[in-house]
Amino acid sequence: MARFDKTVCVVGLGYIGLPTASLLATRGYRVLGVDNDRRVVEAVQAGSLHFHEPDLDILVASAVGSGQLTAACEPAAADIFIIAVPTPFADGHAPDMSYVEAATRALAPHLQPGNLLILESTSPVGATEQVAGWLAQERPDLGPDVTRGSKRIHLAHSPERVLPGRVLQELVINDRIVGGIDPESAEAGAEFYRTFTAGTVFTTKARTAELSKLAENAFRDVNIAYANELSLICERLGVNVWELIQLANRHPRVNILQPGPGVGGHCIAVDPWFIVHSAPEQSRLIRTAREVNDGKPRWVIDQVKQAAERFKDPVIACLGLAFKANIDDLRESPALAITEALAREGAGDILAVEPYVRECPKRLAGLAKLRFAGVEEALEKADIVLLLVDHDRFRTIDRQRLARKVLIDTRGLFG
Ligand code: SAJ
Repeated sequence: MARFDKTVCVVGLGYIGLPTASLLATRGYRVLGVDNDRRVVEAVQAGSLHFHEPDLDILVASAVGSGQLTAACEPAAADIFIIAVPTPFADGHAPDMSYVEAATRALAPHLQPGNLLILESTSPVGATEQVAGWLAQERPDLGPDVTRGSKRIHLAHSPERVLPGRVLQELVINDRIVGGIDPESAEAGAEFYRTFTAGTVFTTKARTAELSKLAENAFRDVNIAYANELSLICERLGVNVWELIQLANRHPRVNILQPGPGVGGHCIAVDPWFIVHSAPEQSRLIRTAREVNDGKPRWVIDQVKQAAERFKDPVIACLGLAFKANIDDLRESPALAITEALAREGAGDILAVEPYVRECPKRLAGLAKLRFAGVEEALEKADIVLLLVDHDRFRTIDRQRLARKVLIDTRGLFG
């Protein structure tokens, strides 16, 4: 294996930072992973994981075991810095750049002329320029503009595009966009990614790279909104939406996505707002799609409550809490929100089932009339079965066991 005589400091050891740091370490870079949460740092130092992602445990253990990956709470000098911290939204759907700002200011004292700094966090348009501004404040010794002059650093945005559940494959095979604050920065970034990416690396301006990532996720959001809207129309008109979509998709140029209980995760439910926030008058379709998808959980809750009226003391099994199939990620999960609302609104006795999580999520713990249960118990006791996530584990459920129950299948798992 090629060994790279370079050090990389990855700030943020979450869903993107940790896989990236581990991959780089197993490709021969010396990597320091940085996180301000001491428990995360300790877990990584022990070669273990603080979240589930297929095969990542093996990669982390191997990276740490070889000594190529170490972890700490503070950054240190390196040749290449990667920022992979969250960018949630604040009030009014404005992007919250405080984590990126804190990461930038924390690594600034360690920067040396010639270093490459890459922002991987999903960011609003103009974020990379903002990073340059923070660096200039922290390091006036590098000149009034840290991306120019003899002491310059190279600064680029390269948005991560990996799909949770397939992170390790997609980190390597996906094409990559590197948007530089100037052409030299784009090229320096591209050269780095080409050392471990099998996909094609494209260079562009930082602003184009920023908007490209947001546009990709908004594209998916708009298309899921179309499917979700169809599900409402079908319910109204007495048509099976799953059959409808299957048939419509036989058209050579039609590919309708799948309706669900709403759109979750930290990306698709968030990123389109960054576009809406920066160009509100021009983003009518993107905003409406967000509203359609955000409205779907309430529609599901109302359907369940309506069904529950038929029973004296209804027992409702909520199958799945994660934001999508076969992962343990509960961030922005409509399944979790629906389950919580059903309990809070007194729809019945709720049995919350999530095979990917060992104990009752904090948000649900302590709610009256809600218990965390196994799938077998839930199926045995429920009057109403609400299928919220299409985990493989639920696909094997014997249909006979649902025969005398009310089934509300938000994912079309049972047709
Ligand atoms: N969903 C549907 N119907 C569908 C597809 C998805 O309801 O037909 C729902 C899922 O259940 C989930 C949500 O949408 O709640 C998002 O899931 P996803 O699988 O579409 O996407 P994420 O959030 O896991 O990952 C996305 C990906 N972006 C695109 O596919 C354009 C990934 O490539 C990005 O890297 C990631 O966002 C990110 O980090 O931004």
